[in-house]
Amino acid sequence: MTDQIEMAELHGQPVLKLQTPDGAVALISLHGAQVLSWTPAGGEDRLYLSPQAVFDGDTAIRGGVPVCFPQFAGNGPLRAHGFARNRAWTVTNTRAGKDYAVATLRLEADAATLAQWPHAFAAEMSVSIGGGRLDMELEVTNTGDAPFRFTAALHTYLKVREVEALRIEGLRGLEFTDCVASGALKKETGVGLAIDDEVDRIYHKAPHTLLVREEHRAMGIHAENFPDVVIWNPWVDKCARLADMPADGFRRMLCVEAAAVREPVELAPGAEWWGRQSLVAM
Ligand code: TA6
Repeated sequence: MTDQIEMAELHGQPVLKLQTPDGAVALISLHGAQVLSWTPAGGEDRLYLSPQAVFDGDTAIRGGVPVCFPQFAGNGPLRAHGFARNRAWTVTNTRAGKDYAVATLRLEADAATLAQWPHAFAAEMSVSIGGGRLDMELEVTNTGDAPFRFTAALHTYLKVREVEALRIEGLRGLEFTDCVASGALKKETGVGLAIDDEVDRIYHKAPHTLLVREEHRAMGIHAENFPDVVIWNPWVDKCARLADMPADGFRRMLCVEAAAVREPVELAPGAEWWGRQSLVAM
């Protein structure tokens, strides 16, 4: 590893620390290959990590960018969001240069995963920082001899100053599944989505780029090969029921998740799929 990439600890858990000379920094937990913190060059941390998150090496960490695989939410027989965010991943590659630092982590099928999900797979998460960008790519390979299907998401928790004051631009005209209204299929008519209640929506045929605009800053969110985007905020009541979130935590976060949900990804033996989400701090 270079001096730009080193092992560190956060709340007793092993994390990979990426840095670039321009001041960008990211922390990635080996548990779940989860970006927990990302500070763009010259900026402040732009990811929400709950101060009540559990770091016991098994529980999913509340915040950052949980990797949802091989199942999104309750769309199947596995625990919510699948097992990937509850497993230790292995660092397989790190590279750094004057304006970037990148790390790749890997999770392969083993007895524990096969017992839950009887498919041979290899998953890789690549995380790159530099300047005002955070680039994340999930790659899944079918290493078995039978096809399988999965759903997935990069469950990104953006840190925001006040969730009621932001607007999410780029969703107008999209069809969405409203998970707060028993999965009703609706159409987005607003120019800028405001958050003033619990929102749990899966937008379909999402555009490549969305903008989360706050009063004093913005975040560009670019996704490739993820056909859906999930917008989630638990609001007051659901937040109060989350033991790993402070009661007012919902005011400081917004999830914008690049996702493949409505149409599960089907992989033939030996085939590979990738999905990418990039954040550009403005
Ligand atoms: O973000 C979409 C969602 O499926 C919501 O329904 C909510 O459950 C959220 O994920 C958080 O899930 P978690 O299992 O991390 O509490």
